[in-house]
Parts: sequence; C-alpha cells; structure tokens
Amino acid sequence: MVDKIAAIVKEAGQMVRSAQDIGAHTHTKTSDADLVTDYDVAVEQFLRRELLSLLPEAVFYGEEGEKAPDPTRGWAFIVDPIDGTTNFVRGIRQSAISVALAKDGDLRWGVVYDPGKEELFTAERGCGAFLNGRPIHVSARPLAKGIFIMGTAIYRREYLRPTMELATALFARSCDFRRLGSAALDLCYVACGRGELFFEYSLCPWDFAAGALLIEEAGGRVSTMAGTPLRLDRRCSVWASNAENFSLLAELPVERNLL
Ligand code: 2AM
Ligand code: CA
Repeated sequence: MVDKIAAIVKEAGQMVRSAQDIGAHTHTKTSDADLVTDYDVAVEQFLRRELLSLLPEAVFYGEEGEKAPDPTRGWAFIVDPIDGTTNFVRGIRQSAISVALAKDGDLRWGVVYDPGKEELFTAERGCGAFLNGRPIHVSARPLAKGIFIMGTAIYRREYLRPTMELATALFARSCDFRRLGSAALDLCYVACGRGELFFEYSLCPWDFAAGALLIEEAGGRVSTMAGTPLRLDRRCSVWASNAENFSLLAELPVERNLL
C-alpha cells in the first residue's frame, strides 16, 4: 500500500514541480494569509481520483475540496495537496504533498513528499518510518543541545501571543528555532532528527495526519497541547518531539485548550 500511495504522490509532485506563473493562479481564502492556488486544487483532484481508485471503499478528506463528513469512520484518506502553500507561492522550496490513510480514526499509512528536494517520507503503523527508503529515527538529543521548529497559526492571529510565549520559553531551553512554513515537513524533520521538537496551535488534520504517524513510527511522541491524542476530525494544537523532550509540555507556559 505504501508504495502505491507513494507512486501516486510522486506523480502529483511532478505537477507541483512543473507549476508555472504561480502568482497569476493564486487566490485568497479566509484572509490575505490564507492562500490557495489553482495547483492546490488540481493536485487535490488528481489525488482524489487516483487514491480512491486504489481503495474505493475509502472516503476522502482533503483541504481544498468537498470533505467526507467523518474521517474517523472506516477507511479515510486525509490529504493536503500542497502543505506550505505560502512557500510555494513565494518560490521558497519548502512545501509538501501529505497523504495519510486511516482506519476508524487510527493512522495506518503516511506519505509526505517534498517535490523540490525529492524527499519522500513514508511510514506504516508498526513497520517504521523511512526517508527515500532508508529507516529514520528521532534524535536522542536533549533540547538544550537541539533546536525546535514551530508554526504561528497565521489564520488565528489572536494565537500569536501564546505562540510567542511558548517560543520564548523553549528558546531559553534550546540552541535555536526554525519557522519553515510546512507543518507536514516540520513533523518529518523531527521524525528524522533534523529537529528535536515541533509545536503549532490550530492545525487541521490534513496538515498533521501523515506527519504524526511519521513521528510515532520514528520513535517520537505526538499529542495535542492538552496532552490528549490528536483527532482526525477537527483542528488541534500539535506538540511533537523525540522521546527525551516530550514531557517538557508539562513544564512550559502552554495554552492547553486552544484549538
Ligand atoms: P497550508 O500551507 O497547507 O495552508 C503554516 O503555519 C502551516 O499552517 C502550514 O502547514 C499550513 O498549511 C497551515 N495552514 C495554513 N492555513 C491554515 C488554516 N486555515 N488552517 C489550518 N492550517 C493552516
Ligand atoms: Ca494546503
């Protein structure tokens, strides 16, 4: 299954790589910070068609199109056609196609593909996590010798203060941080040890579903900032890290109940 999903996702990656004149194909959604391009929509339509022909009994829960009413019942594809759309629009090569396949709310397969760098992250529940076919693992570094990666919940401007308070506290306990712009890739980077920890308030399931499985299969841990399991049917805050740093959640100024 993972190879079949990966082949489809790589073909979609070719659509992303060959995109031309992206600015002329960009539209705003809820605000000037919330963008969609014609490429997001075309890639999602392609993925919907191809993935559902792979597993016709599944439902499809994607960012840009009609969504299945409940992705936690039966088989469900949870899909972001382009995660990191602002990067894509601005010519910053840090975007990914993210596809997860869940059964009754349990993530079974996850594929995240960065077409710019040709990095393919894959995971299967119980079978490990891989980057371009090689096993990956979270790092063993304490945060004091490491970096954290964060996102800023751009469409919920009122979350900036809690985000920055937490970033300030984490910065004091770490070497540095990154804000890279694709939550799916951020999670994969923690999964392969490029960073020690990731957090962002108010992500949607298509942003984190595949990356969350990558984290777990790479030996890391992931939860909401309330410490509860991530949910695939609504927005969540996301806290993900290697094993060493997960418990920091209890010691830091975290707004536990922000969705
Ligand atoms: P996107 O590029 O697919 O929109 C950046 O902080 C992260 O937040 C990206 O993964 C981005 O995904 C995601 N994001 C952007 N707009 C969002 C929205 N309205 N709801 C949830 N996540 C969003
Ligand atoms: Ca997207």
